[in-house]
Amino acid sequence: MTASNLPSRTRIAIIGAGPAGMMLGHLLRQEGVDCLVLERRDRAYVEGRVRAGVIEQTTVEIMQRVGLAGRLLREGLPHGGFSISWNGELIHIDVAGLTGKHITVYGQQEIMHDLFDAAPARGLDVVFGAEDVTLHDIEGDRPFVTWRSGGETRRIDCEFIAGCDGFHGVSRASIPSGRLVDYEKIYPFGWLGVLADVPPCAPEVVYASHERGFALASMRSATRSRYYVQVGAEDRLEDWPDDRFWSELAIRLGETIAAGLERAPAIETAMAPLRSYVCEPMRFGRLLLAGDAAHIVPPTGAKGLNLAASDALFLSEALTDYCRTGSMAGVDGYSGRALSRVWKAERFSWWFTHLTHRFPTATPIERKLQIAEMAYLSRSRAAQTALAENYAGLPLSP
Ligand code: RFL
Ligand code: PHB
Repeated sequence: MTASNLPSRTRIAIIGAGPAGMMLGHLLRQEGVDCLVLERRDRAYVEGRVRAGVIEQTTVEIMQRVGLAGRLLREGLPHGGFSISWNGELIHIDVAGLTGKHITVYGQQEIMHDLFDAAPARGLDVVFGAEDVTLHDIEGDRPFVTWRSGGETRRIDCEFIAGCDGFHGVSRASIPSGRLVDYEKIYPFGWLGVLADVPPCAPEVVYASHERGFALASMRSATRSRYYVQVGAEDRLEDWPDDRFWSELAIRLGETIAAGLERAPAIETAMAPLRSYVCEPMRFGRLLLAGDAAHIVPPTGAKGLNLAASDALFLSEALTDYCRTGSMAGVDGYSGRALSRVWKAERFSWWFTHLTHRFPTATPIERKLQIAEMAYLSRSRAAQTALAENYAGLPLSP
């Protein structure tokens, strides 16, 4: 949209055009609610970020609700389970058999492509390249947002601001210190991820827990693989030349899985730190937070994008109700409703990370307990069911 036809007011100003902001925008437009999305970067940047790959059924349903699940259902890979490689043993978690649900492997890049492509036809305006986005009067009744585009300062008045601008965004940072409670855990390691044009080494996702550290084999299609290895928190990309990455990955995945591993130059390589984080509540006055702006999970449980989607759904319901009836009940209940699902996903991602990673800080007894937990999981249908239920995604209602 060009600067000349920008409205001067909208009902909901959405900061950030990641999964949370774009899903919220589509859900609101579906209900006829006026909104505007302000994104700092350009479309190619947001769409180009290689991130999530595992999509819960609840997220598929949210895409269906906005009529954008066509390609996801056609091209996404439905998976009935996944495996954990441990000490040369493969523990298969039969998600479909244990829960009746399945997950879909479909890249975040593809989801973003579908959300962006459909935006103009749905009347969802996205301003890319919005610099210096600033939130004003979030504690009052007449909030507004200013930003700079093409050297000019712009302003939009609104009734609510949805802060969907990720962990490092401006929204949460606009809340005066001491007004929210933060809960945070930073893990003493990170993940190095590689995307490569080779067929996946296994038909389903494999999580490997090895003496030398964690590894993960995932995919994007029949010809594109996504692999990760646990690395030191201080490691840099230069510490991990291609050969080191592929050799380490093969060792950690174990012989059976590594037998199918094909090496190729990386199309993309990235390091990510691991963190668990929640801020409470997810609201301050007329600012409502959603997605990574309010919480972070370590990627082990594959929950980040799925939580961004469920936040967007809860928030769209609250804001639609307000816009239609003037009732604040949904807005007042939003944070509690979202946090109830968020904390369960935080617990699961934390637990799965502890189960599968090598902690340089672990004491001998902690290591023994970790081994005992994996041994228990490998034989107990009850433990596997609990894992499968969380992995497939908990219900939207508590
Ligand atoms: P995002 O995706 O960070 O989007 C925020 C957007 O806000 C913009 N922005 C601003 N705009 C205007 N003004 C400002 N001042 C702004 N500051 C920032 C940014 O440019 C950006 O476009 O947050 P959102 O929408 O909450 O979505 C969260 C998800 O992206 C994230 O949780 C997932 O990627 C996490 N994740 C996974 N989630 C899953 O559900 N399944 C997975 O399999 C999965 N795998 C992963 C992952 C994340 C990973 N990394 C790199 C952290 C694997 C990895 C390696
Ligand atoms: C991915 O495919 O990128 C992926 C899969 C599972 C995870 C995290 C990331 O837990």
